[in-house]
Amino acid sequence: MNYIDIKSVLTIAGSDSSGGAGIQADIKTILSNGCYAMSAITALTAQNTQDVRAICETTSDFLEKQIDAICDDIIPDAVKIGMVSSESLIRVIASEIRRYDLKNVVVDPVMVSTSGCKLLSDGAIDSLVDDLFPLARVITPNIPEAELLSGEIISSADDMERVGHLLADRYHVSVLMKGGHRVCDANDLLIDGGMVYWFNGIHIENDNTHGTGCTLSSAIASYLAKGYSLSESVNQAKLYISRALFYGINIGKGSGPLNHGWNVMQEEHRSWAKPAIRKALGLYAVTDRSFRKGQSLYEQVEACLQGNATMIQLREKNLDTSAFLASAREIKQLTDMYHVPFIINDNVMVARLVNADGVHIGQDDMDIKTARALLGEEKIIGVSAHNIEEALLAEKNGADYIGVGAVFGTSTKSNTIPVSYEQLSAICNAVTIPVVAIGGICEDNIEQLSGSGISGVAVVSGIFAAEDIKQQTKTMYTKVINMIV
Ligand code: 3NM
Repeated sequence: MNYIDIKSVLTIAGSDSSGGAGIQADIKTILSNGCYAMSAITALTAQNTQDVRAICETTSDFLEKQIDAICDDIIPDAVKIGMVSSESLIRVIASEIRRYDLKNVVVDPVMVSTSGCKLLSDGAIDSLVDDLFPLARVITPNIPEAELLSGEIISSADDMERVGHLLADRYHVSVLMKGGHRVCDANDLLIDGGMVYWFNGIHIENDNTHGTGCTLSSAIASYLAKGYSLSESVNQAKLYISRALFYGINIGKGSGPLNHGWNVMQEEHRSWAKPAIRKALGLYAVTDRSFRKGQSLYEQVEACLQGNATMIQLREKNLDTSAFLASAREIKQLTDMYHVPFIINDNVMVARLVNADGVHIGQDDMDIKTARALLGEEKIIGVSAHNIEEALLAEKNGADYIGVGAVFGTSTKSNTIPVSYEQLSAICNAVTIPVVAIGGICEDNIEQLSGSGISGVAVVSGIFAAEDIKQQTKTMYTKVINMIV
């Protein structure tokens, strides 16, 4: 039997009977992020999405027995510590961490309730900071908790940095201070070894936020267990939580849980290996909602998928981020259904959040290496180029395909640079990655590109301005497929 190698994460926290926070959120998070979850329970709660009805704290003796039983058998690769309400429990945890020399300890100092109520006695706070913080790889206070720990008021990004340094110095620990509570919403700050890292997120409209703190800290622990650096663990954990919010569910009558299993519910992960991209470029439909105002973009894209478009790019030039996100999410459902790659124009943050297959970036947009760092190796990055130099540089920097245009006159985009057939062929010869032609391509001129070495054509008006998008796509598809070897 060939067993799969897996890292383990221990969560020490309270049980949430309704499953959205505490131990239950941690276990779902740890599993979703590819680790094996174990738990030592500090308290049982009787709660749901509306209120906490009763709490039954574990005795310190029994907590110790749980951790001993685990660590005598399996030493966790990371530990997440959540709600621990009494001094004696905190002491037991600290002594167990020392005894088994546990590493990658993430402490979420659950001290203040959402309503602003202090949840720990002063003795328990002292024990938390004196006994537990020195053993932590990172602590993850939110703004009210950071205020309570520092005795300072935080009302700006500068305050977050100042207090972050203060806490890191005072407790000799790395600090992830979570934005929100009206300060730097969705932007979190990490102070690690004197370095400052900001993680800027997109604010997602979703009232179901029960368990976000637990989820973030256990996701960080999962990535630490897998050997990621702290800053990369935070980066991955934030991405996971953003998607769990974005692909939200609506369970319960109060502030409901996140969708911890968003990735389980999506189609099995597809990775478009490099040869597959070459094939997928064939007839690359690039959206423009201005042509057919009577029809929703969803209907237009569905029609072109029914007409055999091989790849879709969502190009939204006039939408704010939240409308762009909504549009991307809708179109992604379609591309998943039709099994074609889904590319976002320009906006790497949107691509990341909706788990698109990649982005297309222009010469003046984000640089390729930054996009690659944000998206990871498996995603597709397409880059616009107008000459051999730009194409070679894009290939060198890690582009997966090149978009070359404008090969014909176009009124869809202003200030395009004309590219001749000879230049197009020269670019195709110069690079090893696939090339797709763009600009003014329609049914009547598509065959003029034959023999240039392109792997496909990217078309906007030639598809989306047509009366019958499905039929038009079919016609163009047939011509492209016959032209491309
Ligand atoms: N990029 P249509 S031309 C998005 O030259 C885009 O890089 C171009 O639209 C470039 O198919 C273009 O309607 C617009 O001509 C293409």
